[in-house]
Amino acid sequence: MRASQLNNMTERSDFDQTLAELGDTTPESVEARFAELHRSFDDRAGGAKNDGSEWHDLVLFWTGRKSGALSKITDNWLKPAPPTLKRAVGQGLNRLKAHVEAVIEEQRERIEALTDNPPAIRNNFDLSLPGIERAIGTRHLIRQTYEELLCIFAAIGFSVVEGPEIETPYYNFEALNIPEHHPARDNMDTFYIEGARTPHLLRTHTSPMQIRTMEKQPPPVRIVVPGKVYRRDNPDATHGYMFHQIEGLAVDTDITFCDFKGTVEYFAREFLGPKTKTRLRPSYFPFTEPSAEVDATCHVCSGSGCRVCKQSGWIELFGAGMVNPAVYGFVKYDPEKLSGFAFGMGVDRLAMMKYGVTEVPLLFQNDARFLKQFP
Ligand code: 2NL
Repeated sequence: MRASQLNNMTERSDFDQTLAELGDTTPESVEARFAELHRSFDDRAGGAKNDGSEWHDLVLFWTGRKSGALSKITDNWLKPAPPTLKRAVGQGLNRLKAHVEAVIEEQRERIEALTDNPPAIRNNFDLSLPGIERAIGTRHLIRQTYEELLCIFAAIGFSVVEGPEIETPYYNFEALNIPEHHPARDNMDTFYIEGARTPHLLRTHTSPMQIRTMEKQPPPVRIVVPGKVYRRDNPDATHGYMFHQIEGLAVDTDITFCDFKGTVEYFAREFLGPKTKTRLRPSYFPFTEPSAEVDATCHVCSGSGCRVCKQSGWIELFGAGMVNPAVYGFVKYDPEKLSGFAFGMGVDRLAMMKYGVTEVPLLFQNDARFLKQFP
């Protein structure tokens, strides 16, 4: 049944006339007219098919905002009704309206439960219209670099381990052979958590997780630990108070300086290209002995000197070294039988260097004009 047919059957013209025009002059005749409407609505509603097609017409015919029956009754019957009929019309309309709405709602639920169609089809939406296109984000340059770096180590058997950013001084310092009065433990360099019952701090490197891993599992250990680390510093173009780090640790019964050097060379070639050469410069860390800074030939000029490597031909990659035997004592590893190497790299630094980013704040401002350059 279409809306036009429905219209004919429910005396469409009645709703367009006033009650006076229809000859209703007493509350009784008004009541009788509403009772008749109730009945004719119930007949139609009961006959509407379950698939919702006729039901839609029914809803439109009765509750359509402008030319639905209920709106027309309000405009043409109620508003111009004489004072003697106002009450009867008002009551009749209210009852009819409540009844119509209740039945329609009930049927809507029944039809929705019965059909397999999704709501879009039930509601006659045009599914051929183009959808709303949402811009899909990309991984941030730091995240991309993390994945690049971790993949390089995963390929040679390193597992990824993560851990908390709030640590105890024991795991952040003591167990790494950084004693109480070492300058690295200065309040000036470390964020301590105020009001903690026992001392806690924001880790200054991800090494605490390497200590925790060695405490938990016997050698061999081959892990990389990514994560945010925190150091008190005056933010400028090259430093913030937080940076992203990856530390690596390999410990076994026969790991030598050659393994260390080979791993460093493999890493440099994977990260900067197969022609990359490396060199080690002596350095100092309390947790490695000997310690070294690892440099690589400049990926821009291949070593001949340019703006990126400040004419030196070399760029600094990361700090590393052979694990200081003192560290093994803290995790109950036997320093007589075990050896290993460790390294720590700044992800932000490496990302900036490789992708030519000149200012740290660019990495953290989330400016789309910057982010779009690294899709
Ligand atoms: C840097 C240098 C480094 C380590 C981190 C380490 C961890 C353990 C034992 C021995 Cl558990 N060493 N980590 C070693 C050498 C250097 O970081 O400049 N990082 C940003």
